[in-house]
Amino acid sequence: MNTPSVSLEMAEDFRRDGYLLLSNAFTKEEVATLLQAVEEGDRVATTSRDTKDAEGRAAKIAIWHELGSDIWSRVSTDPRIVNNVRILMGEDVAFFHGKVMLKLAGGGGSWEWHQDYGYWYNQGFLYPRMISAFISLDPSMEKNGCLQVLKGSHHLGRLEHGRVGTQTGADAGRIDIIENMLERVSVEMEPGSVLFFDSNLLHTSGPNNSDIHRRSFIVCYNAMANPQIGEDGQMVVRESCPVSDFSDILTTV
Ligand SMILES: O=C(O)CCC(=O)C(=O)O
Repeated sequence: MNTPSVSLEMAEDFRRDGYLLLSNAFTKEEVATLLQAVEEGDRVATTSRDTKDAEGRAAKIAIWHELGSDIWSRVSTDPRIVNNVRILMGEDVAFFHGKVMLKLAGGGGSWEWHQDYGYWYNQGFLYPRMISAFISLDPSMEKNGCLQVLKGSHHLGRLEHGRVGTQTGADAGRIDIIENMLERVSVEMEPGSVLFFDSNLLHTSGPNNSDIHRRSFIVCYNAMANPQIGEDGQMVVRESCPVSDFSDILTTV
């Protein structure tokens, strides 16, 4: 199995910049199998919904909060993802959620500037010790709405967030100022590459007006030592994310 791992130097880059790109983590065959699961599998079909950006365009998302035995759970527990997440965070993590983002060709909607912790704070997480791993399933380019980040913006801490369309967006006045101070990076990615990013990193993505889909699978993790207080006021109990070998997946799907 191809198991590219994060070096100490890469972990330092991640701490400085708030994100890290790991190229070619998954093979062409693995990506093709994941795309088949997007198009034909139950998980995406049964959980997908539209979110509307500020212009009312739909960005589709299929999201779930539990691991199972399907292909998505296998990727979420794959060492190329979860063990690299442990290296980057310097601590043990639990699975939080997985989501397939379907920014479809010919008009898939934008994602407004936000920090993931802008959403997750309101779900009761006490610390921003959380991370996302964005696995590109199609070529992700400026023309089909790749992710854009403000380098180093995770050092700002959590900003105020409010409603933008049906999404949650960061304080627009503050973004105008910050955008002029920090480098904006368009993260173009080959299928099978993974972008790890900090939960306080400001990110956005434009619409997809091209004829190439921009689909991705994003897995999010929470530090085991980061309490989440549920709506009932009790601490949510989570287990350390298991690790499983994804290498036989091509023969089991
Ligand atoms: O898929 C995208 O373009 C945006 C994803 C995103 O903003 C997120 O997962 O928080």
